[in-house]
Amino acid sequence: MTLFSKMPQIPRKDELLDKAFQRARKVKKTIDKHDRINSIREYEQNKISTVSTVISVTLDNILEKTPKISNLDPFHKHLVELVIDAGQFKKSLAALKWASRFNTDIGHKYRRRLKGTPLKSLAPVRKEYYGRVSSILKQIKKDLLFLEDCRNILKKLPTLKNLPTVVLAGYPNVGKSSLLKSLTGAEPAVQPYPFTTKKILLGYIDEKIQVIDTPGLLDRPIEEKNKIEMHAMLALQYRANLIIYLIDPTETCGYTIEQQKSLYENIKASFEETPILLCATKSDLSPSKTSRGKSKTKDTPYSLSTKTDEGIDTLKKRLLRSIDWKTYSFKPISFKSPPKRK
Ligand SMILES: Nc1nc2c(ncn2[C@@H]2O[C@H](COP(=O)(O)OP(=O)(O)OP(=O)(O)O)[C@@H](O)[C@H]2O)c(=O)[nH]1
Ligand SMILES: [Mg+2]
Repeated sequence: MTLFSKMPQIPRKDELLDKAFQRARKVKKTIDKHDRINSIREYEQNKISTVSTVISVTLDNILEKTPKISNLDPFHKHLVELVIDAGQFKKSLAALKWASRFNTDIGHKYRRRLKGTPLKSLAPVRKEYYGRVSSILKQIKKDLLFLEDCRNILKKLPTLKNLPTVVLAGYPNVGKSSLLKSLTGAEPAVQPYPFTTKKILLGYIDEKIQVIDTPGLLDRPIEEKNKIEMHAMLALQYRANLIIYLIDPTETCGYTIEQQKSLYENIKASFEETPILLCATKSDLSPSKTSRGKSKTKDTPYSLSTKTDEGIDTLKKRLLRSIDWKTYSFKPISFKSPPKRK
């Protein structure tokens, strides 16, 4: 179940009109021989009611089941604003509301009008109403299309659980998604090129810790970050109880240790309230020089490899052990001594 999974499919203008007119075609025609005009009038009124109801019920259902962006928590609100034009989304929903109300109003108006209409004009008046309804829907044609496009994007957004949360961050291609897979068993795409991960991915350690894999970040000011990088920044800003910063000392990721170290220092400074754990990836490729040797940051990184699983189990255990369940924060993690057995 995702945040927008209840948002109903948005019909195109013609689909909605066809649905309404088809339903109206099924209205039963029972003619009372003694009161022909009134029974035909009632028949035409029922057709108008049917069209009006189908349209308003469909539009109202969309309005009711679409979450209000302003009511979302800050993380999901910003995430939505990143992937769709939230201003236009609001305007299009307002247009649907207008159309629903206007449609109901003119439905009432035309049913009243039928009361004083002579027999031969009953069907033409009802047809005139059909024309009015078509023109209302024509005015929201683009809004319907836009909202359906948005729905297709929004229904794929992740819904985060309320659990202690670790955010994996680092340069592209350093092994973040591989670590998510090793820690949680999630199945993210892993490829030997940068920016494989384009959005936020989730995994869970023993259903106790939520792990967020993020797109790679480049070391540049926030104003210059692209939309893909901004997914990572939002996770760091709003959801990280602990940041695991991954550094690839083998530089097979395509970025130098210096670049990676500089981003590490920037992230530390930008999110100074959040504890940060420095991990050196791909220890299988250069076991001797991974952590202490080359990385040149004053913090000693913890070495691990998702190929040989070096360091993975210990990391998992330390994470589970360091949760403070009162605050969902993580106590400082140290790897100097082996984890105590219970
Ligand atoms: N030898 C070795 N290769 C690794 C290790 N971890 C990841 N890789 C490789 O590094 C490359 C990138 O791995 P990903 O897990 O996709 O890296 P990422 O940081 O998620 O990359 P983006 O999503 O593009 O930011 C892949 O070719 C992986 O197979 C490791 O521990 N050892
Ligand atoms: Mg990735």
